[in-house]
Amino acid sequence: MLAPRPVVSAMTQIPHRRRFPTSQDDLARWMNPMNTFASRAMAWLALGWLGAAAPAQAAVWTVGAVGTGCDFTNIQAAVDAARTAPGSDTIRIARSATWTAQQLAINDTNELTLEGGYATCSSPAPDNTKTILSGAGGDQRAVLTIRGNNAVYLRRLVIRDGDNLGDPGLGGGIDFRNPSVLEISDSDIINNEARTGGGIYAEGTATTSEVFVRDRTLIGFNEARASGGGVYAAGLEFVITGRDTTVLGNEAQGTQSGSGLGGGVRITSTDAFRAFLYVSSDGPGGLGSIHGNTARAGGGVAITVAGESENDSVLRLFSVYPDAPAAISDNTARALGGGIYLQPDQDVSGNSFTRAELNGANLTGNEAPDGAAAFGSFDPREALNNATD
Ligand SMILES: [Ca+2]
Ligand SMILES: [Ca+2]
Repeated sequence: MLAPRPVVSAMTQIPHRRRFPTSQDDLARWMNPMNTFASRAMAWLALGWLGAAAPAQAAVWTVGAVGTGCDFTNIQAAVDAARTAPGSDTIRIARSATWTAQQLAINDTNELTLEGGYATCSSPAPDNTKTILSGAGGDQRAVLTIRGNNAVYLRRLVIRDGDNLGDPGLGGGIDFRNPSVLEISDSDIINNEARTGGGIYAEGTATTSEVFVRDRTLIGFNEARASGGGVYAAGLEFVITGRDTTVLGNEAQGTQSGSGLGGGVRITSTDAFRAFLYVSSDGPGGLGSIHGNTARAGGGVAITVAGESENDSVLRLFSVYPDAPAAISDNTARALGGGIYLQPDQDVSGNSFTRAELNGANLTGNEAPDGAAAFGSFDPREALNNATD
């Protein structure tokens, strides 16, 4: 079941860092990799010209029920085969089997795409029904643990019921620590639990670490015992720009003293890297980008820094869809900052700042005892916690 995948498509999937976009056209240019594709294509052609080994052919592997003609009947086995096979790989996960107790470990050096939406391994094309990967059962782990040094693309998947409640318990649905790119589209990250980062824990291991949440994706109804109900993003760029995409109904409980930051998202720098959270999604039906989440501080978003570092944390909320602006709406904090909570660190041993930049976006309907829309803390006595929980 080998099928070639165009090298061009694999190459154009690689996003690139650009300046902050201020309009839809800008965003298109910002996200459009063709600007640098030409240079990459030239580099590739030059390699070929010089007689270097051509990239290995990309492979498509199928995973599904026993006895139905699939390449694999176990997703981890397919992931391991992709790691061994040179070049990029795509794993199609069919709905012909029930995928529970999933705790998949990805540790590759080439691009890997996991895609659902196939009824069986012989389905010629995907449909609109996602494939469910459930973490219920098995160990207390994330459904997907992503290390290695490779871009990972997730398509048409439901990642749910992850139960990463042990120690350290980072990431219920996805635990991403990798110097490359994770890109998610047409997927749901729902009903996961972790100590930190209920839906997704993403930590930069290089300045190139980046997570893109693209179109039609829901990060919803996840719970963090400590901080980052939907997402905990540390020391990387986390980009939520997809159409009909939202971070909805997540909770950072804060069951221990000082935690409970960021019901939707907690963005924080690390000792090594700055952190950026870009948000422009409209949400389905214009619901808003970050909607109806709950925390102790920062019901929608908490922006914090690594104490004693010089690394800032920045939220950029901006609209690109004229009919549906980006919004942080109807979130609740039990203490501080219903929509947004900011906590810099300024003392003798470090100066790291937090910033929220809103450009044509809405901050509406949020609630908290102090700072219903936003609360900026400059008083260490108010600081809830700088630690990584
Ligand atoms: Ca491979
Ligand atoms: Ca589990």
